[in-house]
Amino acid sequence: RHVVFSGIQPTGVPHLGNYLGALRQWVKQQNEAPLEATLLYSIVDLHAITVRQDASQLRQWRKEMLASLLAVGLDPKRSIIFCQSAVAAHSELMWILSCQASMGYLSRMTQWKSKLALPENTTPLDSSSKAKLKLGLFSYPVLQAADILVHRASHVPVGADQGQHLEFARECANGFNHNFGPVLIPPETILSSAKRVMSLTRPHLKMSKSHEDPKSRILITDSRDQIAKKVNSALTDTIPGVTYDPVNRPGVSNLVDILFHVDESAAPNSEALALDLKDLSMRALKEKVSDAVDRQLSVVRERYEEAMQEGNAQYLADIGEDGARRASASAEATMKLVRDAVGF
Ligand code: AQP
Repeated sequence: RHVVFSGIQPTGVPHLGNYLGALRQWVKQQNEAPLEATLLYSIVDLHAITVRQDASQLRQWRKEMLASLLAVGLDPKRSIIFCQSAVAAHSELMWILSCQASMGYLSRMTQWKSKLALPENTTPLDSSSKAKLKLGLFSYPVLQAADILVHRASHVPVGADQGQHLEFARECANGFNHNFGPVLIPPETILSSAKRVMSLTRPHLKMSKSHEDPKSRILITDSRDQIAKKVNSALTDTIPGVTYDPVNRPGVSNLVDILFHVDESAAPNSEALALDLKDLSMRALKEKVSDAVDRQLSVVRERYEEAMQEGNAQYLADIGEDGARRASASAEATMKLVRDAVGF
């Protein structure tokens, strides 16, 4: 059984971190998985509402995400592309898993802990701020486990920040099987080599869609000019030359990492690439990074613009509907077994 599942939140146009850490891997899976493999890629809008969203903004972001997934090279004939909220079985399985999931395990999740304590997990929130935290944010990993397990996925390509959640999904599958018999499949994590692309302006944080500073991330739809402006304003340091030292030179090392991952054939790893570039000035390094990123993203940008043209609105809607239909069939096959095992 070879079933690939992964998801992305519709919380803005994807950035270079999403692309190198996840989306590029999704396309690779699509192109390299055996023909009999099923590939499911979800726009996880139920996850997106764990923080407050404006309805019309969310609708627009879902559309932009669908266009982005086509733009990076997903083929809707080969891959099932769908919105999570269109397949009710995700929520149904989540409830069943919630009745098994341990509060203790969930409260140890770093993503949850990072919302409890600011800035570096050292200053606990006061009790009134704690009371405002939402149940959905706490149980986010249970929904993520349901997303994967409801399709009995065998392979899940994600960025390194999701490793702990995948471990939890395996725990959910094993726990369910222990109680009800062998129905669910503990999935294998596929980590991309670009583990964590860091913010351009605050290179100790990961690049993120929702960070307030738009200069901190390169969007997959950015023009050549926008890419150059953002890379030029990336935070580096005044030490002459290029070295790879993520602890002492996080900004420079992030640029080297980006350059390496954009074209992994140019050097065996980031350390070796930095050695090749050791005499470059910061300006020259930034120019090299901008050029390489622009070269990688120019096709994506063109395909995105085309997909978002007014005349293609129906085409996008049809892809979403077809994806939801195929994903519902996949989920329903699992849910029959699950309901039966539970006693419904
Ligand atoms: N900086 C990153 N480097 C490598 N991989 C990354 N991913 C996210 N950021 C990086 C991977 O992208 C996939 C989709 O992520 P998501 O949208 O589900 O949520 P996220 O991880 O929370 O991503 P963002 O961009 O930071 O979104 P917001 O700001 O909305 O929370 C995942 O596989 C993730 O590992």
